[in-house]
Amino acid sequence: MTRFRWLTAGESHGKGLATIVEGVPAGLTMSEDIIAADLARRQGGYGRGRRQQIEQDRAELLSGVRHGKTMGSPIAMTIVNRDFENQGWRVRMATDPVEEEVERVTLLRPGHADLAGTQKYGFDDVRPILERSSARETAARVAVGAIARALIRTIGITVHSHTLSIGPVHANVPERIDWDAVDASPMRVADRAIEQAMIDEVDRTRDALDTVGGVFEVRASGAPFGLGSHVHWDRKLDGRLAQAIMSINAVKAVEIGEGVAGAGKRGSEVQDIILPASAWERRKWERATNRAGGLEAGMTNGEDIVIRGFLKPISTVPQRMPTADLLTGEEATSFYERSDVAVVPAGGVIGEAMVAIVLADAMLEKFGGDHVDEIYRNFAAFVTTVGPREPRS
Ligand code: EPS
Repeated sequence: MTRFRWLTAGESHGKGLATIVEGVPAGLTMSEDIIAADLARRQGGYGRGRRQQIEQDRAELLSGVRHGKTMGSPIAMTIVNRDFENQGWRVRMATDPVEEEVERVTLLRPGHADLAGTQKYGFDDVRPILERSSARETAARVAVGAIARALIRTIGITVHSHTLSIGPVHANVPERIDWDAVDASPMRVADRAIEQAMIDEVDRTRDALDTVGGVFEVRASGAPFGLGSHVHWDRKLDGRLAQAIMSINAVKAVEIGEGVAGAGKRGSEVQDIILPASAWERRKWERATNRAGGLEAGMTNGEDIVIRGFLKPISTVPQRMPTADLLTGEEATSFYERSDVAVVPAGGVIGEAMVAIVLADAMLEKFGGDHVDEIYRNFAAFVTTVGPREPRS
């Protein structure tokens, strides 16, 4: 069975990021420009720090694509870290041994990988841990996600995201979301009336030498019935999607559909009634509501997939905070250079990539083939079987 497999490599201030993507069928339209469009969306958003003015992410395709089409062979990509050329990073992150004395990072930052990582990997320096745990790595995920997005699009699945809240400022979500307008919004918010309040919240937070979190929502439309499976815990698509979203830096909670609100209601209040055929307007098997967020028992149920990522405020706070020193264990004060104030808009774009990747994997499991046309034929044949059916003899 073909799977969508991928790995990323790279440190935040090293030479760059690299990925290999395997399982992409032949015949998919792909180019560096297609990937660049998603990378640019991730770099935007109000509340980002100075680093994003340095980077202009662009993935270079090294293999797997010829004349704008995939060949079915592994796709390798690299993204350069422009910051590598600045302020001594060439020496500090050199892969070869260096003559120069390189200062250790020993002030542990709570909320980051610093403490657990140094204890686990046996370092007397936080640098080797923090470089890899940095959210810089999410640029590589978004590049992979651009390929996954193109793949799932071939069977009609589209993935979008928007900002639901920044700190205490919550958006009212309109019935129909204009996704182009969301992309044009600096907060990536569908509720334009709340946009300025969100910007003000970021500004107030920055002035207070602090950081702010929030919630993004990812929606995938057009998924057919039956991606994932109910038969075993690790095949359940809701679990796979939750893991993918939870793995994004700073995400501390994940919600599918109306999962959180539903926990406080009665069973009769949270059902998505299955409508009779006489009421169907757009397709076979329609529901009165979509509280389940498109997933029941670990399978897609034909409704939109709705999943939310809750981000804690970035752990690197500009104000001096108490901490301890890695080498001495003694009381110390945190050191601050630069950071983002809010990353919720970027989080949504990364969330789209992770959802697209999980759906691409599930799509290959169900409809897998070596060429996109073969996958489409498998998909189209399955779709004809959906609907009320005669008992089988
Ligand atoms: C990050 C810290 C900041 C962010 C970085 C993630 O980088 P720096 O330490 O260089 O200022 O800008 O995010 C990115 C580089 C990116 O491309 O998203 C961290 O500690 O996680």
